[in-house]
Amino acid sequence: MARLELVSFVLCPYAQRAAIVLAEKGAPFTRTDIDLALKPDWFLAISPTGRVPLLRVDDEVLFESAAIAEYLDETIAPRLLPADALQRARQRAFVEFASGTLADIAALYMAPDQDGYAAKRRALRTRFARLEEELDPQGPYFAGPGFGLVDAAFAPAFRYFDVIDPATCEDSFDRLPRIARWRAALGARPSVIRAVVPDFTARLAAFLGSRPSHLAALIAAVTACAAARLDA
Ligand SMILES: N[C@@H](CCC(=O)N[C@@H](CS)C(=O)NCC(=O)O)C(=O)O
Repeated sequence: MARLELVSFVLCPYAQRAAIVLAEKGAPFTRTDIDLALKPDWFLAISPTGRVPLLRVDDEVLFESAAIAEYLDETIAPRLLPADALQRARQRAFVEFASGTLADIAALYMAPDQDGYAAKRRALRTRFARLEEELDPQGPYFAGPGFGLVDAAFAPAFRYFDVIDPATCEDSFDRLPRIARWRAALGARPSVIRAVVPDFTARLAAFLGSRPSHLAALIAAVTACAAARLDA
């Protein structure tokens, strides 16, 4: 079997996709986390886009999370994409939809003021409402009982709401019961749990709280409120 090394950044949702697929396959791999603010020369030398994840396969380098996931799916059992060509194409399209969702989430957490934040929140809600209709009604995963590449692509996106919803006192999945069930199933999946460091949520909160953004102000207010309660 080829030697596999995942080059990633500790908070990167795209790198998590690759880690999840590797875990679903039970494939041994090493993981090298880099600092994106201080990219090492060896990384810049092998990364065509300067982005993570990369997957080193012996002496070859793969980039782009969707390509990495499909390579792993084609070379290591069990298959996560369906055998039927039409369903396979549909799932590839929803992996792309998951990337669009991550872009919407980034726009939300970067929004500088309340109006911008509200607009991004509405855009995300529209996306989630559409996704709700596309989910298998029985669940718990995107296409039914079996875990697939769309699940690996969305699981990292849902993690943001472990920080965002408590800070905003909102439930992003209110009246979206299929997504709520899907998110819970993904959150309990060992491959998803193991794709991040144990203190991931605290690190993500620190990252989101350090942006010059409306969300950061909300996180600061919640943190101050919790600290005041502890002092009382
Ligand atoms: N389309 C890429 C997106 C990867 C991506 O955006 N990675 C981010 C980290 S999550 C990155 O490396 N950004 C480079 C930078 O911040 O300079 C994929 O699916 O792999």
